[in-house]
Amino acid sequence: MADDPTLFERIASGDIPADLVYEDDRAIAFRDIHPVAPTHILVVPRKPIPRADAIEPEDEGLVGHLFTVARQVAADEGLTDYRLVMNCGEGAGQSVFHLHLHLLGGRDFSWPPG
Ligand code: DGP
Repeated sequence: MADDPTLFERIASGDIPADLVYEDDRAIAFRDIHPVAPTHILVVPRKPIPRADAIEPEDEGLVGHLFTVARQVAADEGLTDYRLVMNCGEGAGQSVFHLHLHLLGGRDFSWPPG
């Protein structure tokens, strides 16, 4: 039996509404429901890879594409400086187990992160 669709698959299919800012045949990008910066967008592959440590060699092109999409979306948002974050595992803050890049911008960020 097929696994239940992930939350982000349901957003990609239109089953759950979201503020979509980009889509193509491999990825979508939409605004985070709980923004932690003036711009907070999630860049998500349509393929439901659960987490960063489940990325396989065959996914390398797809994962690279996420960064190309992030660059495009950042430009569309007028951002020159921004942060890209991928949490891997609950202990690192991951709550949705469908791979995604957080694109954060519109304010300054400290380093190291808290
Ligand atoms: P992470 O904690 O790294 O797994 O990030 C998951 C993000 O997903 C979190 O910042 C909140 C966001 N999120 C959760 N549910 C929804 C939703 O239904 N819609 C949108 N747009 N974002 C969501």
